[in-house]
Amino acid sequence: MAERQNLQGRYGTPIHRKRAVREALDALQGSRRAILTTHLNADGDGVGCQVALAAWMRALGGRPHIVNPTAFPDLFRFLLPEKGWVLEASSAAAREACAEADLAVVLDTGEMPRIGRVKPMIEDIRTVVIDHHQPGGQPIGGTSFRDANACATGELVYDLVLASGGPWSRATQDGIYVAILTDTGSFRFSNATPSAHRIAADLIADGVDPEGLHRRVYGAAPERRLRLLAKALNTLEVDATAGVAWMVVPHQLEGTEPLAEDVEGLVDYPRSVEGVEVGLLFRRTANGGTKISFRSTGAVDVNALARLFGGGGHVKASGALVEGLPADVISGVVEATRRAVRAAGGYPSPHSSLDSPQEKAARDE
Ligand SMILES: [Mn+2]
Repeated sequence: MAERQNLQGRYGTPIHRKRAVREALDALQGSRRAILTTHLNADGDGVGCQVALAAWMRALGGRPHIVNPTAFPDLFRFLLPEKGWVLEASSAAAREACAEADLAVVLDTGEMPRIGRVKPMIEDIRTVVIDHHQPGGQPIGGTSFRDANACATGELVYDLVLASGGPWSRATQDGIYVAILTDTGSFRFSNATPSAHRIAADLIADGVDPEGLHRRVYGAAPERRLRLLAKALNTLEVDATAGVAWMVVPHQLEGTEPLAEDVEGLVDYPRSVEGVEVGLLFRRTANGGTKISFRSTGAVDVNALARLFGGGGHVKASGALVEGLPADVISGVVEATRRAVRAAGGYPSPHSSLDSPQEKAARDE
């Protein structure tokens, strides 16, 4: 790793976070056998943080394992220096690791229902929660290192490793980079803050390969993902006057359930329609319910909207799980969304496009 001689312009942990960093660090550094977990249908932030922390804890002499409520996504397996770091939650090895664990680290969620079947496996273990979501109604206890201002949980993991002085292995650096890359939508959402860019810049200066990682994450889609996208786009409905658009994930594609990693990002398509303030994606779950994803341009607080349906998340990106098949819930959710757009100041709002007129003109050239 390059030596850090020029500190000017580099990322620094915000002052208000330093105490929480210290408390979390104390717990993590004392651990030898940690269980690292994240939310159902792990994303790049959740697993990027897991790999980053696991590599760092192993370099410090620990033997942490990754145990998730749903499968570790194939898309992100390339981040793992050793496949054996991940234990399947229903395996004897995972049960044994949990029985022997001295710490549980919950990443990228702080809510009990979001860790699914891992909850009973870690409930007797001392816990650290590291998360950047708004707190919800069923918080996981223990040491809390949470900041909704962080661009990704990866930013908070960066704070921890930074405060400990490393070691900065390739796996730790790549994991944090992928966490921030994916949670900021490739540095294009409003959470692509100066901190997100500074951390990315520091990681690149230290040897992270942005082109290579971007290609691994976004440039190697299996054919089935594009076939799923094609079928999902066929379901697109746009209510231009209300500023709402929605899609349904086809629940069967050649007889198999679509993978969470293939569904990831689909909700951006209804949101991307001109004049649309809120994009919705409906997906049937295995137990016959519906997962709803909400994406907003920012005019509508979709965290508040998702809460109407027992969910939550961020102001611009949230989700909810409801009972009933998509066909039965769509009209009610769309109607609530229309009302939320109206309440937020009518439609179309001045924010109806991501681009300013100048940006749009520049792009159209
Ligand atoms: Mn996240």
